[in-house]
Amino acid sequence: KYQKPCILWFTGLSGSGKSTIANAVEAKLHEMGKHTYLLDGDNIRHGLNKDLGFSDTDRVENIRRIGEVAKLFVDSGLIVLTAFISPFQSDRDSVRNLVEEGEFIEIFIDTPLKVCEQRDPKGLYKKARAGEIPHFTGISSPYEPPVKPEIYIKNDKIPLEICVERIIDYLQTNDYL
Ligand code: GGZ
Repeated sequence: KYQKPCILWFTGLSGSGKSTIANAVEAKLHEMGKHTYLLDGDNIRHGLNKDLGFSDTDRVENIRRIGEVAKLFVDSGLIVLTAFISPFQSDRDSVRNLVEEGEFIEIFIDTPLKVCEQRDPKGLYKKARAGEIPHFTGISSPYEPPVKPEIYIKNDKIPLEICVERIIDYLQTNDYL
């Protein structure tokens, strides 16, 4: 089945729903018979990047390596999904420039900090507010919203299925699928 290899680059705060949406999009693509690979904290920060923490320089290196790995998977013909905060515009732009025009699709999951903090599924915001986690994104470390994302999802009210549909629609409209 036809597919144009590309990177679906999800970016947003911790707890914004990046991983949830990326996983649901991947499941949908599988249903459609497409070949994908999902990069997230579980398979990257625990392996390849386990030497990296959350200082600005470590985050830059985290995203740089993820970009290089994603590029390799694109070269092998896959649709790659990545779910990392990737807080800095310049790092996201570097990954964009690493691959061919049209191969990098920036997807901004725009969930307000207030909502992420209320969800707080892992209790990290609470710890960050208490000063127990330094450099926590949105609290004590910056997040730069994408200037011109290919796909913008305001994720405080939209049901998951609608988010997935929006992304699949984008891929179909732009001849990735
Ligand atoms: C932000 C942190 C931090 C700090 C640990 N700041 O909700 P999570 O738990 O599962 O997602 C967050 C994840 C962020 O890792 P990334 O590789 O996506 O970050 S970046 O792209 O900025 O390099 C959170 C957890 O790791 N976590 N400490 N200080 N998130």
